[in-house]
Amino acid sequence: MPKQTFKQDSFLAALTRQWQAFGLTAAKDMTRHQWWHAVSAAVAEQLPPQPDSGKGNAKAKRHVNYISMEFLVGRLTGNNLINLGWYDKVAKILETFDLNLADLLEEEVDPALGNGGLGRLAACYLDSMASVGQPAMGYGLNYQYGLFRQSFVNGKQHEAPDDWYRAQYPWFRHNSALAVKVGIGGKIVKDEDGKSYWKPEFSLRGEAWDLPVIGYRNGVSQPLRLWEATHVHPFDLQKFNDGKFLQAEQQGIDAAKLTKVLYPNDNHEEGKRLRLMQQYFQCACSIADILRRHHFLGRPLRELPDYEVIQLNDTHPTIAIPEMLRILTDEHQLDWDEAWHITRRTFAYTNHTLMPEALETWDEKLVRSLLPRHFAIIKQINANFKKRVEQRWPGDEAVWAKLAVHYDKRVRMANLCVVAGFAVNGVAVLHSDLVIKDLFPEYYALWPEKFHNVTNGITPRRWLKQCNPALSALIDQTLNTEWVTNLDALKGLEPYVKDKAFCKRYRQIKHDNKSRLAEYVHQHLGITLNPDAIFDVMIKRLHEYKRQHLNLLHIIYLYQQIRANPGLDRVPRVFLFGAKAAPGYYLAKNIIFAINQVAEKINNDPLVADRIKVVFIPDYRISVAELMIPAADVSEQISMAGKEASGTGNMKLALNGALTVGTLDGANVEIAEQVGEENIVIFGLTVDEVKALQKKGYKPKTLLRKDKKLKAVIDELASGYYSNGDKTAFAPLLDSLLDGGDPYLVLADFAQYCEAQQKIDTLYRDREEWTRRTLLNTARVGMFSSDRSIGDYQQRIWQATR
Ligand code: GL9
Repeated sequence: MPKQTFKQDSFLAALTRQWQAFGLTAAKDMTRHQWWHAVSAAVAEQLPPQPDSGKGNAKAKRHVNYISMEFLVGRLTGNNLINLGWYDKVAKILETFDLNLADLLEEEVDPALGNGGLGRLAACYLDSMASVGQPAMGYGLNYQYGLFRQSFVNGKQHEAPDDWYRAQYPWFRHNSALAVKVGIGGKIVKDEDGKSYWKPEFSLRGEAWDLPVIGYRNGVSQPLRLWEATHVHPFDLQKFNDGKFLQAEQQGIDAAKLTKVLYPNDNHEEGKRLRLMQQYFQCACSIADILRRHHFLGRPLRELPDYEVIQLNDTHPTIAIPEMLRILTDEHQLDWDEAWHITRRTFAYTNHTLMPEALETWDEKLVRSLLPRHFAIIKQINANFKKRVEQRWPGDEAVWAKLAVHYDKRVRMANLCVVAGFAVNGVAVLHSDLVIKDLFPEYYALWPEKFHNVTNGITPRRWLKQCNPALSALIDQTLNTEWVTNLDALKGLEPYVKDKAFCKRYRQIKHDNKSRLAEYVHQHLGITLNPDAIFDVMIKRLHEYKRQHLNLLHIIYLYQQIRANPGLDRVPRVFLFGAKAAPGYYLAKNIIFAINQVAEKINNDPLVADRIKVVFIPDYRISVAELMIPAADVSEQISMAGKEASGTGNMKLALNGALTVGTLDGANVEIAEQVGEENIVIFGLTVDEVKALQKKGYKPKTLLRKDKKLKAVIDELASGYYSNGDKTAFAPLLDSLLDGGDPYLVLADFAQYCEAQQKIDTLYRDREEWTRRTLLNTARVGMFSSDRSIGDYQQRIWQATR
């Protein structure tokens, strides 16, 4: 496709229409927010039409349908301008109005339609698919409220709704012709021919709202289609005529509720009715849309898998599988075998976690009451599969108890994905190994060919080019190649570790990025940071397995050292946190409270004299990440080995020149391989050591008795010293640490973690050596580009023979 050219005249004309629509008489009368809106809408108008038909796909290259409950896209205007190649042109035009484009971009409220890594990964993959020319659509939900806004009230997390004003969002295109009717509830009835069919109790309408996903300077724009639930009619006329007014309107109210809010959980499932309704609604709309396109192009149903692949982002959209079977059998009258043959070659599943509490299962009563026909289909799949298991493991009830799709009155979504899909993949080498060894060993024995690894990746467009313009410019000047679409080209920076002038500029850029973050912190929190200190960054959802509390214990340890020895020579360090805790996750919220209380104490202790600062930046989100990542010296990746499936923040931070302190978990393992062991600080128990310790019996209290430093830290936290004398303030946190049942073995890694941190302190003193190591991180993490991940998906999964 040709590169999209920017037409200044039409842009200015569109801008004029915008301020006129605001009822103003001149451009200069617009507020800053109106300017942001006007510029975005004017750019959106000039986008190439988005090919809805999927014509671009051919048998040689299947069209990808990426279904995900979450797309954490982040602000779009700046990113779209960069990908279009129009940023400088628009900035120039705005200068004639005395406006700074970068300032205007700050007006955009982040579309926060995701919780964290899983949703952000989906957004990176859409960017890469558009950029590498993989025809694709994203399918998700158009939530009225994204992930909650976080503030701290007396150190405690407070949640507020995140109204992102979707109705006014300038990047949406509404396509009313694509609306879909979705049934829910009801029962299975028989028609005159004795064939049973589903008679839903009521119907909803799914309306399609498209966001453009713009390829990097290649003229491609593909839709991310987000479904909004509305009522089929303003109200049920029949009921209205019967005088049952309120009841009639009720339908409309329920519909609007469905896509009102994103469930705020991380690695945790809530078996709620509304959640299952969301899942089904999304899948029904998306499957209908995929089949509509397929028919529109005149392609026979049985050839569906030749043209389309449906990638399930975790198990959340699994109900799409029985929905496909239902449509093929009930609406298109295919027999079961044919429908099954089509379905099982169409779906592929990505597993994002091994955490048992995140593996979805649904109560059969709930499934039956909301989706009676789908439940019958699931039972059919289960019965057929049982024969297969019986052949392989005759009479082995224990194996069946593990592998069944429907068992013990529950429907297990991950099992359904493996049984009904043609591919299963984990998201990092270590994780994919554990998927086979610990989660699905029997499935692997049945179908080894289904199992793959695709290590996660991040888009270099947003996570270097956009968020770190100074470093990007330096790389542009240094390498004469387009690294933005070929991140491996960063290897070309390696020789520059010997170039003093280059290293000085690289170091200066980091310093400037730190000053930029310090300014933000000063403005928003009133805390002054010293940009010469080590900026030590831990940004991710708050979860016990990620072990923000291990970081906290070390901070307290340092603080005690300084108090014991006021002349202690430590490089000043700023510990920065960004994290939201799920509103119902009590312990995670207690950890936030503890960090904030410790921060308060340390930041106000004159004895510390700026050697330690602790800052918890509230309302961590994509736009804040874009500020923190380029400013980081140290990247904290300290999850218990075996628990973080991959991580992607680890990749973003290394790319932007931070040194990782991390365990051998998730993608840290591959990062270590890439950057070399001297350029990363690895510590802590390995997966095997974790398993061995758990087998032997983990005894935190014994550790405490043996390690005086650790004991002093724990005692102080329990003493009321950080909580105005309240000795119970951190009881949930302390109980979890000291209980032998702590599944995340926090105290077991404490000693090694302190050593790792000491090593960072020592390394940082030699500024040139530090620069060398961080530069080698930037130069060597090219493989973590999501363009490479998409290439792997194409090769191993989407285009593989079927
Ligand atoms: C996650 C894993 O925990 C991460 O390790 C992984 O990098 C991402 C993307 O593959 O997926 N799975 C998961 O449920 N979340 C992840 O981040 N949680 C959220 O998205 C909140």
